Formats: sequence, structure tokens, C-alpha cells
Amino acid sequence: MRGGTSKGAMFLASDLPADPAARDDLLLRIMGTPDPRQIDGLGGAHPLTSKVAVISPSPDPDADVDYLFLQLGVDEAFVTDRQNCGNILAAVGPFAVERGLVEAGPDRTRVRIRMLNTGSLATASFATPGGEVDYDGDLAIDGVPGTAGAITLDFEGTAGSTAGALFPTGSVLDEVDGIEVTCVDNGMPTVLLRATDLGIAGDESPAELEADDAVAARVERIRIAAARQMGLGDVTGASIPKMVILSAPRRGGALTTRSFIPKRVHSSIGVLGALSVAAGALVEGSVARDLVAAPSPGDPFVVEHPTGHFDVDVALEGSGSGATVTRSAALRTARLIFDGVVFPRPRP
Ligand code: NQM
Repeated sequence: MRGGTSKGAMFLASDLPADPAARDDLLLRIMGTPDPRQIDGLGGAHPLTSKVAVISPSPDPDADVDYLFLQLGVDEAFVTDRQNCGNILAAVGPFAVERGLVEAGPDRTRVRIRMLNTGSLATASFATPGGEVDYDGDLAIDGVPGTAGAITLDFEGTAGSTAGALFPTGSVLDEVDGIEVTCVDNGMPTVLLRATDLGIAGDESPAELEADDAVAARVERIRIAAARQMGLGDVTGASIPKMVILSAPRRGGALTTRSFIPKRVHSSIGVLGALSVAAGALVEGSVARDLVAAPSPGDPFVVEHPTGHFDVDVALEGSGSGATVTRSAALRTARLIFDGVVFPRPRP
């Protein structure tokens, strides 16, 4: 399924081995990892298309289904549950209906999703006329051609869900490797930094940024150091925290962003990444203070990214590192692309 601006393989937990090592070995062979082209599997040769969701009925009375997100490497043989994915999340509600885990309503269906990677909750709501998921609609999201049916995602408990606090260093502004950063976790541990502090404009294309070895090395150095301050330990080889480079908005939004996730540069921005950017930029005194064009209360926070913009609805209460998140929501679309039997590559 496509979920937002990502694409992944969706599985019922009951169809996979219960043992995580056996499950991960199978998933690597299904997706064609390790191989830069993932030529012998379902993966699309980019981290954004090398994703898996594992879904099961939830034992939690607050949720209908459990969603475990797994990020697979492309050319490196790893499977990690250390990060969540809010784009693939958009496909979880429709998948739960398709597989009969949730009964669809006659017009719309709400699916409460426990996100096992972080323990936080999301409620997805989407059209199900006649009790069937309607993927069609008129919502365009940048990074995906055409339009599709809107899926609303409302989040609860995202603040600090991986790093323990919304501002995990205890401050909204820190200095790392000689430059100011803001470390924030509103569902995705994220380090915000200013493009000018890296000597770049901030609206470079993902390909230009990936080709700039000096910037990539500096960003990685800052990531490793900032992660320690965030209590994440040694993140060498880990896919969190994400690094988001900020500059002033170019097209009427709140900020321009370029996200290192963390090696490749995102062609748009993650959902939880964007919720974290908004929280970090809305708090007074963060690294975004002289860049952000903050929206009026009630208006969406418009995150500009390489292929357009992503509007999120984030509200904070309180100030400084004691601020709390009172609302986190976003609109996405998803699509069922293929339903069938996959034949994993045999073990070597
Ligand atoms: O932040 C990519 C994506 C993501 C994550 C990544 C995501 C999110 O866009 O919620 O969706 O940052 O690895 O798929």
C-alpha cells in the first residue's frame, strides 16, 4: 500500500513468524534487502519505499488494532523497530478494514491505532461508503501525483514518545558542535538546525544535499552528539533522530525544511517529523525563532518541503521546555496497490 508519501508491505502479524529474528530474516528476503536496487524483492530502492507494517487486533481497550512499523535498510541488511512512521500509518486503517479486523461503518470509519513503536495512539478516519474503503477523493498531497480520499489522523501521546520528553534535553535550545539546535520529539525524535549555520541556503534539492559530502558529514556528527544529549545513546547506524534543516519560508508557509532521515534526504517530510518540526518551531526561543512565520491560532502550520508543502495542526500550551502539546493532527491519503502472495528470495 501507499501510505502518504511512503510505500510499504502490509502484513497481518498472524501471517508472519512470531519470533522477531525469523520475522526480520523473512522480511529482508521479501523486500530484496541488502541490495541498492532491491531488484529481487518488493522494496523500491529508497528508505521511503523499504517499509513494512505489521498489524494485529489490539488487546488495548483504547485501540482497535496494533501497528508495528519496521524500517528496512536498502543496501544494508537491517530491520529496525526504533522508529515509527506516520506516512505508512495512513494505510493502517484501510488495511484493518480490508482484512476484516475492523468493521466498516456505512459512510465513514474510525480506526483507533496503537503504535507499538512508541506506545502512542492515533485515530484514523476515512470514507467507507457502503461499508467499503473508498480510496478515491479530491485531496492532493504534495509528493504524490493526483488526488485521493482524505484520511484524517489525530494523535495522542506523541510528545516524548521515544525520547521521554517533548524537549528531551530539558532545553529548547542547545549548542552542539558549535551551532545552535533544538531537539524535539513530538512523535519522532528530531534535531532542528539552521541552514545558514551549515553554510547552505536551505532550499537545495535532496540530490544536491546528498551530493554534498561536507554537509552530510557535519549533519551526521551533530546527530550523533545531539542524540546523546537527548538520551538516545549511540545512534550510529540507527534511523533516529531525524535531522531537519530549517530556513525561512519561500512560498507563504511557516518554514522551509530539508530532512535527513538520516542519510538520505526526504523528498517531502515525515508526518511525525512534521509534527515535531511544528512543535519545535512554535515554542518560543527555539532555533526557528527568527525564521518561522508562525500561523495565527487555529490555522495550520504549513511545512514547506522539497516537493511542496505539508499542513499540520499542532497546538502547544505553556512555555519553554515545560510546554505541552494539546493537539497534533494531519491529513494524508493512502491506496491499496496490490493484494496477493509474495515469494521471498530463498536464503543464500
Ligand atoms: O515521520 C520517513 C516517511 C518517514 C517517517 C522517515 C514518517 C514520519 O515519510 O511520520 O512518516 O523519516 O524515515 O515515511
